[in-house]
Amino acid sequence: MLKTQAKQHLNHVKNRLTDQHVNLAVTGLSGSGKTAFITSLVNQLLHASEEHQLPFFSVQREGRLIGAKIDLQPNLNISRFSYESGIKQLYGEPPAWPTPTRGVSQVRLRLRYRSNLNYKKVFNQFNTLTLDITDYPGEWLLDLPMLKLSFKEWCEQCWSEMQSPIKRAMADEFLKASEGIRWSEAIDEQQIAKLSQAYTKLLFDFKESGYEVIQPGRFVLPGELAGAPVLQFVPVNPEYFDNDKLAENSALHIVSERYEHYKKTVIKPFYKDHFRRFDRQIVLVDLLSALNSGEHSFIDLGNAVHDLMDSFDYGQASILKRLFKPKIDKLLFAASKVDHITQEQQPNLIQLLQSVITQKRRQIQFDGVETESTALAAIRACQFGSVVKGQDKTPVIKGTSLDSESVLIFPGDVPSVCPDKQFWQSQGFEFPRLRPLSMPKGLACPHIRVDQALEFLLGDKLR
Ligand SMILES: Nc1nc2c(ncn2[C@@H]2O[C@H](COP(=O)(O)OP(=O)(O)OP(=O)(O)O)[C@@H](O)[C@H]2O)c(=O)[nH]1
Ligand SMILES: [Mg+2]
Repeated sequence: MLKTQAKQHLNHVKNRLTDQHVNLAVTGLSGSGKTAFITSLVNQLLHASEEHQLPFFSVQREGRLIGAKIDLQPNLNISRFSYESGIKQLYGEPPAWPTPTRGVSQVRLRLRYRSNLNYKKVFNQFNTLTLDITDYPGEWLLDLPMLKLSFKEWCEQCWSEMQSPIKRAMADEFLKASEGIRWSEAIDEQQIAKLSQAYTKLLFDFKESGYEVIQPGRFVLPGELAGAPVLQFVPVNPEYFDNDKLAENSALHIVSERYEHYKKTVIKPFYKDHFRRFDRQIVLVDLLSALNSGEHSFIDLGNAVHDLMDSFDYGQASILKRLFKPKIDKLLFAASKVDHITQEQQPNLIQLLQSVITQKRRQIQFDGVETESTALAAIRACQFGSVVKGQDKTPVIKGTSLDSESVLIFPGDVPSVCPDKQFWQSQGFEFPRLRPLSMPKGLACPHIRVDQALEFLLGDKLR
């Protein structure tokens, strides 16, 4: 009996020394490519022991990866990430992108590998890395910065943003409806519902025209909260906040209460359940779509990326502290969808990304976090080619539009620093949505630099 217990205990100690666990945060705004990246990452890892698509992933290159499998999910109350249906779409005829994310889901992978460290070899022949990844809609992520803002501060922020010429022109209808409300007097449910509908429509218009910061995120993607009063509030002109003694049933009091309720019952639980236990992070930034949409979109993207990074814990935590509160110690910034630009433009895209994140990156590095920046394509939609005209050879990309038309374009020059006025005036960037490349079934999906991302994020854990 004692012998068995001692053996069990020894096994437990051995496993703690040799087995690793990583909780990976795949972060990015809506449409930045999170779901495509997770699908590709799972796909690459599942194929890694048989194929040689990951030359920069050392555990694979050195032939030490024995295999990977999707494991039982740790949290029984969260949907499983629908990897299989994503793959079915990607390998379908015609191939299609995985369905946009509507809620939170999770996937757990287990990787078996041979260590190249002597102390691990002594304990175990094989070692295990458990990798947990959560997928969620990018829209919900941008609510996190609201946790720091009182209702008044949030209104001031929304109101000042609505003064920009582009937003002001779109906001006319909502502003008129809002001015029709007597904020210090009573209001009925119908009025609030109508006003919040007008605000939701405005948020959809902002999104459509390329804005990234859409708050509150659940207004455009309500999930199971569609129609609930917690999603019925709007920002109010800060001028109305002068009156300190607001009646309990006043319109301003009611929307302010609902804002606080939204923070407490929607944002906080989301944050607590999904954003506090990461140890590695990749931040996907879709600079190409922002370049395509215009200056307002590009500026908004930069601000949004900075804001959302405040929601994570960075820095080295001691081993003891890590057991209770892990901190992110490696962070990869990645410009996504790099297959959309010609090869010689790729260094520019990485530099542009660096110029957007430079301030935040410095701050995070100061906290002891190892950071890197890259440009990747989780799943390729384009191939590189060239068009020869006389003496001139122009690099181009080739793909297929979502309507099955062949596309052959030079998408334009990518600026290597935040673009100036002239760039926006000439707007020489073309970024059509293309469908994924057709892929032979049974082979891993084609990518650009996913192996380098894997090496940076997991390489040291697989030694
Ligand atoms: N060319 C190319 N397009 C990509 C790639 N990854 C994503 N896309 C495009 O971007 C779209 C959005 O990608 P998703 O992975 O759904 O983005 P997401 O970040 O999960 O978006 P939300 O779930 O809405 O937050 C896809 O439907 C594709 O059109 C890529 O590697 N290459
Ligand atoms: Mg998604």
